[in-house]
Amino acid sequence: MIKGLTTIRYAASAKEYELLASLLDRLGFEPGEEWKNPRARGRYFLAPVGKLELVEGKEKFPADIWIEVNDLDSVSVLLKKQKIKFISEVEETGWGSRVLVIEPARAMRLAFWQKDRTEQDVVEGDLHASGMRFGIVVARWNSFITERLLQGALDGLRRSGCREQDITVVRVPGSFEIPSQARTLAETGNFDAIITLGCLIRGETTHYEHIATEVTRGIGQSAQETGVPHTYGVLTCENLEQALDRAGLKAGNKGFEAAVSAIEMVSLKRKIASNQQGKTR
Ligand code: DLZ
Repeated sequence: MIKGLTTIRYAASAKEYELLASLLDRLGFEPGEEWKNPRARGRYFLAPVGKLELVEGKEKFPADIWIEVNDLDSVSVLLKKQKIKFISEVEETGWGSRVLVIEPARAMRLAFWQKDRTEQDVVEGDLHASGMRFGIVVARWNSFITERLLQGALDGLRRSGCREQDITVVRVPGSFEIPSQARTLAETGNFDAIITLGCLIRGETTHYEHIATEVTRGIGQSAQETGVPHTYGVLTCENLEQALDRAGLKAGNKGFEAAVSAIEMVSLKRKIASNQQGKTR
């Protein structure tokens, strides 16, 4: 029956209205419609969740609008830049959260709060690759670089416990062909993740910008539409020297990094799936 909850606050002047509206915008509220009639105007600011909380007992809360955020320290920095009046700095609440209170206008107090996260709340993938199957799509163009990326990726998978028979390497002519092949592999259902490796060098590639954009978009789209994690080991470099650095010389090996990210994504996907199962049981 209930559809929504609205709480109204009055601004004392047009100036205060603009100030509060700009503050709420900056804080990241979803902007709603503005309404206007000859007597007044108003704007909605929407949050993903609304609650009506009833309290009984002696505890007094320092504000009657409570805004839950996921990064209280950044909110505090932002508010300080705006020179907003603080009623209290970030403090522990005694009920597993931290809170800060401001008074952006007279008779308006806002409390921003963040729940302390327990370890059980945080789901992270780990780096054990045993039992995972990977498809690697590697471009032959600039093979001097891409073969180094491939060696890095294989090294990352093997060192994390992936078996040789669970790795399939597919070579394509150039980076432009990576997305379609990645999708073909993903759609077989035989792979837990796809690792893409290529090297585009601006100085040597006509339409560099277009190819790079297309390859990136295509790989992302394949990941989203197939639901199979894809990782991005396609170098986009200004010159050969930069490419060499990123293929193991000075700036790590991006093939290795793409492999490790793939393992993490598969692990994360499995953990989330098993958490969900646990919740629905
Ligand atoms: C054609 C081309 C050029 C000029 N440069 C690169 C490059 O720097 N890196 C790369 O991976 N591939 C390049 N290619 C090849 C295209 O990706 C594609 O394979 C061909 O245009 C055939 O479709």
